[in-house]
Amino acid sequence: MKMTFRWYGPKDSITLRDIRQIPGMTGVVTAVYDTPVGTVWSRESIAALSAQCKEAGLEMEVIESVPVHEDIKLGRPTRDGLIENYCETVRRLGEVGVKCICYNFMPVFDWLRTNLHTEAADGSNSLSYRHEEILALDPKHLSLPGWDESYTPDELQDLLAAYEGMTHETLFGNLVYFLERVIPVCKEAGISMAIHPDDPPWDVFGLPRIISCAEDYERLFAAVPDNENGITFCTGSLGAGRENDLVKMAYDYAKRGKIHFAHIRNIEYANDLDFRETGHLTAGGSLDIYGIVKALVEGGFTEYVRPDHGRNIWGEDGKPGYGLFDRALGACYLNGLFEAIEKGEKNK
Ligand code: DNO
Repeated sequence: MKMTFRWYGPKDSITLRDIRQIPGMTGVVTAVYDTPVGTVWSRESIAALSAQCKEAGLEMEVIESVPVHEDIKLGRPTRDGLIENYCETVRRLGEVGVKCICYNFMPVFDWLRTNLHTEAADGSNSLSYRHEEILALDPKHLSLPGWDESYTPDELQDLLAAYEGMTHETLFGNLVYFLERVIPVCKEAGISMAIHPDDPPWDVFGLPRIISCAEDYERLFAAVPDNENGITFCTGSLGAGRENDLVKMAYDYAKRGKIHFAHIRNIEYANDLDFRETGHLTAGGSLDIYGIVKALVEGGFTEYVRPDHGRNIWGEDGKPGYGLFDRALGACYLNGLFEAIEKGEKNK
């Protein structure tokens, strides 16, 4: 396992030096943030980012994300040019030693939460989701916490209209179309693609979501069987789906070499759909983090891990989910679990 930490580039209030001081940290997970979705990342930007990381003593082997343009998800005629741009970015990332690209194929929205500062009894706060609040929203006039508002209300309206009637099958077909063109380039570049699951793992605002459960993964692996077509195993996202057996999935997909990247965090269930993000420990939430790590190790997992979303603690007011302190605690906990379980395995 290689422990990494998400870093939002030079504009992040958390420095590479901060990250380097977390015990056991081998690298950062980052991206070029100044390039519009769909355009090729410049060699200069990639090289500058990679040089900064190296100088700080950290690897830059994982990129999260190279975002997929909506026209690719929609299967519009412009997709071929956009996919070629994506492929060129992949080639350039391969040149500086990137090994894994995390991306998602969720229409319009990435992760969704209804509150970014839900206070816990201990005075910490974290992100939470209440389905009723989502249902009460009009997606055409959105004001969601964390929503990046990269679309104007008119653009959002056009985009949502373009997705009207889009089935899960069509969206999945568009993902396969994309992967069939990108994976051969990844093979040459020495890079694996790691799709991030839907968060939460169900349809929102009537938009189809296709990477939410074991059945979806089987369909994905069958359609594009190459090793480079893998996943980001995100425990918090998948774990929100009460029917997902995370221990079983972790073991099974690790064994098959499909997990290129793991995002590990815990959540606490409120009712059938609602949840609140917690600290990383098993005891803090509803997911069996110990069981999941054990399953990964027993499945032979040796790839990248990052502590996912943390709470705001000790007075920090970090980027939602991405403060320094709680993620650093999470990294230490996860390192401890991995060390104990890996050594236990060896001594068996
Ligand atoms: C949220 C993240 C996601 C993830 C993208 C990958 O905290 O895990 O935004 O980066 O879905 O494309």
